[in-house]
Amino acid sequence: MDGPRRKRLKRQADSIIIHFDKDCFYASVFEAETPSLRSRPLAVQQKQIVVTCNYEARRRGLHKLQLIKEAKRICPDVVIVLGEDLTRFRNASKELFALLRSYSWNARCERLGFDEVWMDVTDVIDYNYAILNPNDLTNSFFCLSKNDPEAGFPIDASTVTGSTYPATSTDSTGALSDSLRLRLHLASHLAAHLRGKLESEKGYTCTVGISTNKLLSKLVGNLHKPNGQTTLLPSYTSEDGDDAVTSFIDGHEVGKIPGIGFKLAQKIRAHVLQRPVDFDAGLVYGGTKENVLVGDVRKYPGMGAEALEQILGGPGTPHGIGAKIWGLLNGCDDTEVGQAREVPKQISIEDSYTRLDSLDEVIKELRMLAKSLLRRMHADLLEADEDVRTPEDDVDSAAIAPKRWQAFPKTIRLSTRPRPPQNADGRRNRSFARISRSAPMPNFVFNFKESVDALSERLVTETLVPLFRKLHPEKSGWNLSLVNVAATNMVDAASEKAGVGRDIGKMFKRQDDVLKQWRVEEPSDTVGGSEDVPTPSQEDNFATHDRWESEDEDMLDDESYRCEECGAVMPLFAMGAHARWHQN
Ligand code: TTP
Ligand code: MG
Repeated sequence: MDGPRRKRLKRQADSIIIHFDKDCFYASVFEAETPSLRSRPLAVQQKQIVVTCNYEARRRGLHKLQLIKEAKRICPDVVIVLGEDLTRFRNASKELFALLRSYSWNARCERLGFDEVWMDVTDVIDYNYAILNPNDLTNSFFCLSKNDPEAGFPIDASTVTGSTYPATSTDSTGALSDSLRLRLHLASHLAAHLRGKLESEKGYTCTVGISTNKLLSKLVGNLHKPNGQTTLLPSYTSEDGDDAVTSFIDGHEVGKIPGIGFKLAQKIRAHVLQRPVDFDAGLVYGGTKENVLVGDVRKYPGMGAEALEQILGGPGTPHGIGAKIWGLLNGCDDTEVGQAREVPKQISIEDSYTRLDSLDEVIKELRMLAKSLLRRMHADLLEADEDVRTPEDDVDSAAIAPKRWQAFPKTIRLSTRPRPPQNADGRRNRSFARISRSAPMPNFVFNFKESVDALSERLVTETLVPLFRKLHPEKSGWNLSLVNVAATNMVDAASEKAGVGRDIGKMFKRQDDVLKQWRVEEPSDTVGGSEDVPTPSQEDNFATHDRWESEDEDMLDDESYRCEECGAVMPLFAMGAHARWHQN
């Protein structure tokens, strides 16, 4: 029953958004390096889990977040590659993003993790819509540049490329006068072109969704995986809810809607089912036994923004959550596609451990982390400086290519995660709070003429060890399960009027002066060693495990973890990688 007719939310349909999700991303990075792997079942291992596998492996029953042991049992000839060093994934991700970004006019390209990208192509589509000849749509030309009328490709604008939702179009010729429909046709041709480029130039396939906002474009892509694209066709709005968007979104399980995490979904399910939801049973990766569809929620008597505020509101949830979630359940999402950022907000490197207890062990680990951090700072913050190649520069004899820092992190932060002691019943509380201390980033780290090894050694002895002693004044027995070192408080060099880093020679003479203004004095003595609980570690919101310690396998049998976002149950050690993967 539909209940009393209630006011429908108006969906904005001015923007055109394309969402890209690379297929089996980590596995495809290895396949791009070694094409012969494509035809074999391939799994990527981090610790004891398969973080992803290719479609050949999936065809044989393997899946993401499976134990390696299990994968080998199901598919004995599986090829297993180690995916613990994220460098290759980060580089591939940057490269693919740069390709997509090069087609954007407004720079509205946003990454989610390593393998998803949204592009707001409204301006490109509107431009092409304006130059269409409505009397000859079949012989149209898609323009990729405002300045070069030759740059582009021929298209048939009267049809869509790829799959659609609804699958069979109820198109009549009249529909072609619908501007939204035509703009979506255009976007489908652009998406196909970009997918072609990613595949022919970089060797990657991806799954693409095309619609009018971030939520709908991401969801609709899932309909044709892998290597497919789906356009969500009009109608986008109606009085009585029989439009395509409503029927599309209504068919989703509530927990599958991005933005509705596990906890929120459980509360909504409980309300609609009018009973406590089965919390434990049947939860597997990405699924749940309790199936409550968006349509069930939307049509539930009395449901609306206010009702949802009542159901979901309370301590820990932001005010206005009801309206936000009601919007999502109606396919509305007014969040903008972020503008491409060149420089990360912070860079952090961490590793997890079974147990870290002695200062020697800690120093050894800090050394590895400091080295990784400096390498990442070089990779992400240093750029080639074309400007220093003035005639009097003796470029040939320069020991290093001219480089400049794009940004300077003002602060270095050390965080640890001590394991809570066991309770009387022998189990541990699942408390994973981190503690941290920060200090000004010492200037010497910006000297890229010195080796990373030498710099990291200095960083450890002069900064990280003193920070560690403040964080853990006790002599030993810390039982640390994680150590994280982060460069934070990023200041954009370009925003400095002095143009720091324009000239490397001058820069180092000037460095102390310039950096002085950014120096953060450490609070004289922060009490208790815990000044903040760091927010998720890094800009690209991804696991930064540049290497891993192997954990004691025995721990796994009785220790499992349920992700609060999606409800996935996994071995405890997968928690870190999985949580960071979610942070978006
Ligand atoms: P996904 O997009 O979930 O997976 P995928 O790209 O491998 O596969 P699909 O074709 O279904 O899109 O995640 C992207 C990458 O992130 C994946 O290749 C491996 C990594 N990853 C983790 O490191 N930890 C995790 O918990 C998950 C789910 C993925
Ligand atoms: Mg993917």
